[in-house]
Amino acid sequence: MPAIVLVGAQWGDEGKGKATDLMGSDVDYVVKFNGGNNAGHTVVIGAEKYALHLLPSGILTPSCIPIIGNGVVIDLEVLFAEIDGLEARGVDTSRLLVSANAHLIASYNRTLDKVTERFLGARRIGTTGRGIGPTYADKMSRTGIRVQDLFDEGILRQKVEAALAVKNQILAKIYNRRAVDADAVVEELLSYAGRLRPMVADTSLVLEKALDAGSNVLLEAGQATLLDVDHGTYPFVTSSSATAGGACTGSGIPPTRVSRVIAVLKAYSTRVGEGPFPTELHDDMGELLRKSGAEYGTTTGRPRRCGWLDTVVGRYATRINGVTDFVVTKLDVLTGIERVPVCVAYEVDGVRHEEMPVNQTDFHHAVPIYEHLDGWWEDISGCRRFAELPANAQAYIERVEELVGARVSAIGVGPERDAIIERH
Ligand code: 2SA
Ligand code: GDP
Ligand code: MG
Repeated sequence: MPAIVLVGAQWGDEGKGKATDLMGSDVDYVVKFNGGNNAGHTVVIGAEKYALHLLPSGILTPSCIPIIGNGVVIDLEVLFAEIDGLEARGVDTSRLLVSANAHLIASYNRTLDKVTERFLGARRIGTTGRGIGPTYADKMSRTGIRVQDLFDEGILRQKVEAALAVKNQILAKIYNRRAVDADAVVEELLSYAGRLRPMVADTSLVLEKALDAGSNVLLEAGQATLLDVDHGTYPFVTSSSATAGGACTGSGIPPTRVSRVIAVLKAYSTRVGEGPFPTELHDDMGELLRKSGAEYGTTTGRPRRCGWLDTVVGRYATRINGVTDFVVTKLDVLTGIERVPVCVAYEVDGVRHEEMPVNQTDFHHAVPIYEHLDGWWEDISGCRRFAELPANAQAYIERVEELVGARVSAIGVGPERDAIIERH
């Protein structure tokens, strides 16, 4: 059986957690392949609301094996706090597997993330401050610490010392901070080794065997297409590969195994942190979307910037990820808006752009060109079939399909697990 990839089409927080959970009983393995505890995926099951950061959404489905892939960066303190939190609520987390090749977020990388942002001032990225960027930087500059290093104290010490040889200079000379003690870092990391060991596996091999045996594997992205380090609005991006290509490198599954790429697209747009956002609303309408969509960061609580749907971004997501179908979420939030603007192209210095400008400066200057679609007033949160939606809500979805160039296979009409319309 093939693997399915699930990505965010915009700037994150599209509702990937819910979309993954929706597929829960149909999939045997859910793999988180990028990012770390910068992610925040919310899943609402009955009266219970779960905010997942490091754990794959599949952890909430008892029949599913959740995997933290090699492309993830792990803060062990956060991992065990999250596991303990779920266990205290009766969720069995014992099936979790963690890649031996995943990288660890050391305390000095959390410090560096925060001080760098402060140092950048107005030029900051608006990171979540979780140490994500510096940890991926270490991975690329080959001074990272991996899960498997926890089980060889000598190697671990060598690696921490090598990383700190440079970092302590930076901390002292640029940021005027005290040097970090290598022994203390090693001791802290080793304190988690015993508890982590039973979860550690060659997860690429586990997945290959599972696929050979006919299991369904879902590869779940953190963040989203426009936050991808290669394809996003660089430098206002996260530091990992959040697009479909990253699903293969971040899990060890080859592209030939992937048969479907689902992208989750919010019916409007949001973004947290700095960076360009052509359809952003700075008026009461933006505030209304924030309130009715409950648009506050799942990890940091930051208010999310809100704006209209941008189908130039949607088309770009289709291209970069090879999207086979979209899950459109939060259609219910658009209820009660007389004419709903949808961005279909940009104007940049008098020139119409149908596609994402490759030049970042052009994207910063992009002025949205809107098409206005008729809205609807009926409460749609109880709809479970496409035909039950008001005609204008159906027309909205059909126009979005045309503009983004792929089918919409499911539509979210509320935060709850069952508030979804599936189209077959
Ligand atoms: P980082 O911390 O280095 O990954 O930040 C770099 C940029 O990536 C953005 N980013 C996110 N954007 C949306 N949602 C994210 N997860 C949380 C959520 C965010 C929160 O689900 O709500 O709680 O604030 C997420 N993670 C990273 C970030 O805003 C920077 O623009
Ligand atoms: P993720 O990072 O992509 O998993 O998304 P988040 O969990 O950070 O943010 C999405 C928010 O939208 C969560 O609070 C979800 O409970 C909520 N949500 C998901 N789908 C829907 C929907 O169709 N309608 C409404 N109103 N809320 C939804
Ligand atoms: Mg989120």
